[in-house]
Amino acid sequence: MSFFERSASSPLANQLLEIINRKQSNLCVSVDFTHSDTLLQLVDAVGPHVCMIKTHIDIICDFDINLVHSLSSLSRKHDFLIFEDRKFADIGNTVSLQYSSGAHKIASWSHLTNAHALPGDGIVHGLKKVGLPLNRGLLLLAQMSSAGSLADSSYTQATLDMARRHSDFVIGFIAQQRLGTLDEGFLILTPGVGLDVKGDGMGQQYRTPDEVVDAGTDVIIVGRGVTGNEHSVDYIKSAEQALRYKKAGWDAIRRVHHV
Ligand code: 5FU
Repeated sequence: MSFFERSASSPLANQLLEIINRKQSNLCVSVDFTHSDTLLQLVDAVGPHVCMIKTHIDIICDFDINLVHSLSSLSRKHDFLIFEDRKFADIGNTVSLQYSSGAHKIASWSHLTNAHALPGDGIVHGLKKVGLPLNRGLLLLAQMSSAGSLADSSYTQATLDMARRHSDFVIGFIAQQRLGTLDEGFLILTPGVGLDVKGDGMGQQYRTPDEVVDAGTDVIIVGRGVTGNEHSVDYIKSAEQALRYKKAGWDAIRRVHHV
């Protein structure tokens, strides 16, 4: 089954595959900025080149709900999905409140979010109760890119099994390699992608787009390799880097999937 022909597990996952095909981009840019204005300007600069923007909304110093309204407008303008990298990790009742409420109201604007499998199936039940009626999707963290991660192969396998029990809401994984078969329809999103450096001195480990797509990745997640540092942000350079990673990711997809 080719990358273009496969059918994902839900309407949202299919929407993502359609965006990837339409824009010829499997690039998700992680914008780990702390101020609303730089975040929005960066997203506007790289938006034409990405299928997805990843946020950490809890690092924003001047958060205001208008920020997510602006982000949603940019997602429509540039045709990308929004992924809030919240990494939920609590019992079902608590995560359902964290997902729906608080200052950030993540479920109201983020197409995708993610969760650790560690607490057991209740975490998916809690998030699904809120997210499914809104046509949201969940990624389970099956592996991490950081050195010394405790997610060994049995943990990763148990995470895959959990996803299979909830394939109406879980659309894929944060992982470093393909999990399950292509026809199961789970999407693999991989952080820890960089072309120029191998690490960040704080445990992050980078592989190239070629390496991760060879391992079975669908979407490459790139942060600082595209955005640089917020304090010396250069929007033109970030747009150029986004194009560079978009091309590297897409060339790898075409090579591996023979398209
Ligand atoms: F689940 C994970 C993971 O295993 N590794 C990660 O790096 C998430 N991340 C996120 O991807 C991390 O929180 C950053 O937001 C982003 C990577 O940023 P970088 O600047 O490309 O290192």
